[in-house]
Amino acid sequence: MSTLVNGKSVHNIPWEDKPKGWTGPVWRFSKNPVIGRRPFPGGNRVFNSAIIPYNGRFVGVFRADHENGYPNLHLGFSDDGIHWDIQENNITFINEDGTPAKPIVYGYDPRLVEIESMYYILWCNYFNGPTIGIAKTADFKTFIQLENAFLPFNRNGVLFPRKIHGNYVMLNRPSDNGHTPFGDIYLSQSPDLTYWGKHRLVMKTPHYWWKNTKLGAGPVPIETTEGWLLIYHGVCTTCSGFIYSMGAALLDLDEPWKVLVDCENYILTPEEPYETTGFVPNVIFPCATVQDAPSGRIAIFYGAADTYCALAFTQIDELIAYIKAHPSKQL
Ligand code: BMA
Repeated sequence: MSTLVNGKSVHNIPWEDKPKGWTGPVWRFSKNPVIGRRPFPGGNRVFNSAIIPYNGRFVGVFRADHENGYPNLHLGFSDDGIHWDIQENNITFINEDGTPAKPIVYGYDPRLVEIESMYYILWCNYFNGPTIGIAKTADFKTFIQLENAFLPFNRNGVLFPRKIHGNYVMLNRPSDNGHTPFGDIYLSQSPDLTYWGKHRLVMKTPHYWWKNTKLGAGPVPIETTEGWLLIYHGVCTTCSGFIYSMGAALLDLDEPWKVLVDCENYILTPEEPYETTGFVPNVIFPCATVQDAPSGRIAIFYGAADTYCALAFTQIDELIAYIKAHPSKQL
């Protein structure tokens, strides 16, 4: 039996049982999308966003694309993880010395993680092109921006929820300045969240057609007795563009750059109208999960078609059994 390690109880986790007749290990919320178009004035499209449980409620850092075309980061709160109150003004940061930080030019695809009672936001930050921005907050009122983690270009920075061998550990994906037509997942380590090194290659694009263009880490990896559960996006190229599906793998607990098993099947692929139709059709982009340790329930929060936020569900035992039953094979 697979168990969540260090998992907390989240009694109000969003949840729906698997619908009758659905055979996959991950199923959608029947009331998707949970965030529709224009959820607040000026926030034209809200998608690819991160949520975590916080003080008995949920807090989220949302990617909102504004009417000037640039995305920025907005804070939101919710009692149930489904109905969200998102702030109209984007998050502003201070520097570590307390002075106001330069406003960010753009910020997108945030991830949110708690490590040792501090909350960290990672996002794609403009630095003469995209790289990984990092900020910390203890209370979701004051946000301290740290140094960018890497040189451009990099995306999909995802911190593990605890230090490993004394270091912060971040998955990331070196890229280019455009709609990157390549991408493997790497891992970088840091003693202080400023200096990054000990880089390791984690996952290369495999031959499987649904993910042979690029891969990117999704939600914060989930620690289980079977390894770190990594949910990621896998991308293929068709004659009409990229298609983003959701995949899953298990990484070694001690040396998380080692893939124990990568599932050969996607666990969710664009099918519903809110995934196949929108600003960018056929995109499923998971950025966060919420898990309840006693029940093994996992809620997956994902962006749909670069337009909406949606929820899907799985059960830890079922998903890990599925991954193990469908391992990627070498050609
Ligand atoms: C990636 C990022 C994501 C987006 C995806 C599909 O390069 O920009 O934010 O969801 O493309 O458009």
